[in-house]
Amino acid sequence: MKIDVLTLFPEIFSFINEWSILGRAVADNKVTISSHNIRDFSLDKHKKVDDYPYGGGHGMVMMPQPVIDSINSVKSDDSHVIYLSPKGSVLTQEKLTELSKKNHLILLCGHYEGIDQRIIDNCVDEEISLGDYVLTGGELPAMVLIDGITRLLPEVLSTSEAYEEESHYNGLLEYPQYTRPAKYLGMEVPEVLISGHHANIKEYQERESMRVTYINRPDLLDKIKMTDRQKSVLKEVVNSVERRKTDGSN
Ligand code: 4GM
Repeated sequence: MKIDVLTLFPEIFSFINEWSILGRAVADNKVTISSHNIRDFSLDKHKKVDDYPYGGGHGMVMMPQPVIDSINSVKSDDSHVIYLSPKGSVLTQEKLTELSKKNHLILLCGHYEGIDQRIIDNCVDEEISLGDYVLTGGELPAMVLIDGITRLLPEVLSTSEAYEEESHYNGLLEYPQYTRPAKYLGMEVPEVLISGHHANIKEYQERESMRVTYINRPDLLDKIKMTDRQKSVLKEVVNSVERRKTDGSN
């Protein structure tokens, strides 16, 4: 996989090459990440890359010429061009899986109020957003994309690192994890986990998955098909969570 990043701040991406699992993937040639400064492509004598918006309004808009020339400098037949913007469709794990199968990604990072629409209409394959919030630039979203894609590439994660993934949790959030010591500053690990009783442990983990999903992401519960057993676990969890709320205790 080759990833080219087009940005006004290419230096930000240099540390990725040395960063933990990403750094290892780069060293093993599983992924090549290059960043390019859009300003280098400006034909303006002051290296201008942005201008006032037609129709008025706040802020500046990135101009077509430097951006399109920068795209063309790295583009080939199998390139997939992604623009990171709050207007894009929201990134999901499925999208990361789909993108991890591409040969060449070009990530375009915008600034100011965005980029001239003609760039999007003519040169961008897909507009992706990380969520409903605005950042100063598309660089951090691009890094999130790089991280999420790289860990899915063949042989990047060891089997134990890769072990988690959806099938394990069936669309629910992960149950809480603990490690040694069993007691730290008076805080104890739930007893069932130390019991060695595998069936009870599994039951506990299923219930805690259900609990954390109900509390933090109830919307996910509507998306999954539950077994009768899971439905009854959910009922128990709902009762205990709601009872705690009305008790005012924790
Ligand atoms: C406005 C228009 C992406 C701001 C276009 C980029 C948030 C996201 C920017 C832009 C961004 C996001 C730059 N902020 N939610 N800021 O993924 O590219």
